[in-house]
Amino acid sequence: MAPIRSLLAAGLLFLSTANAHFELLQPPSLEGDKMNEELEGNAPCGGGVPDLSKNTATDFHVDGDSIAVLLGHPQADWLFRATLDSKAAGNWSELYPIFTQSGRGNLCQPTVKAPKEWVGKKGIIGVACNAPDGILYQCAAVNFVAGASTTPGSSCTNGSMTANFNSVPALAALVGESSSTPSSNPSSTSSPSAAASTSKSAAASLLVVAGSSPIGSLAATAAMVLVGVALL
Ligand SMILES: *[C@@H]1O[C@H](CO)[C@@H](O)[C@H](O)[C@H]1NC(C)=O
Ligand SMILES: *[C@@H]1O[C@H](CO)[C@@H](O)[C@H](O)[C@H]1NC(C)=O
Ligand SMILES: [Cu+2]
Repeated sequence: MAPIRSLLAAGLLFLSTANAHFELLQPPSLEGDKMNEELEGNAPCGGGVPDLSKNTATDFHVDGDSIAVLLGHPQADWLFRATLDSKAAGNWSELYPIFTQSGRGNLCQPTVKAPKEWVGKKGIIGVACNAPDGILYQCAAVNFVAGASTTPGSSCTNGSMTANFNSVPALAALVGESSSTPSSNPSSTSSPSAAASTSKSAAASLLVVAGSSPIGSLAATAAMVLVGVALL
């Protein structure tokens, strides 16, 4: 039994090192530089504690401002949402249509808008990431201000990735009941292939990661077996 156990242990070790989630770079995350990835699966803000009476807020322009993220997975779906609720307990509004990022690394959307009625109010911006290991969360406290941002900030960059609007029911469910999937894409760059099954592509990403493992085919096989077990 020992060889099997150590094989499984190697697989687990491999899976945990491959378990890079995501970072919210802009606006500054509630957790700052001390993000606890282990807590990132906790709704609504991962390890961040939303409380507008205590959180440090940065300005967010309602006519267009930046949300910048760093994705550690080869593929994931994004929801950018916000609420005026002091503890982020509910009443989330979608700020940007749900989309899928393909390719690890930086993504910044510099023209995210918020309702004009929110000018002068404080709120919480929430980013939810539908990743192969579940939905992950980060938040930022902001002051909604008038106008559009003219300075995207140094973290507002795109890596070599592609983004396509997509309909992702698990994320759409995280915004207020009045929310609906976007009836039309604001950009025509969306490709029909974006509609490919999310769970299928998630499994494929894991297999690609396992296949490129430097640990060797045994550990990779153990990882795949574990993934298979997890999917049952
Ligand atoms: C959501 O907004 C409604 C209407 O303003 C309010 O009555 C309700 O208490 C809010 N719920 C939360 C969780 O903030
Ligand atoms: C990054 O890519 C997205 C999707 O193509 C695009 O909408 C956005 O404007 C780009 N961001 C920057 C900073 O160029
Ligand atoms: Cu992850």
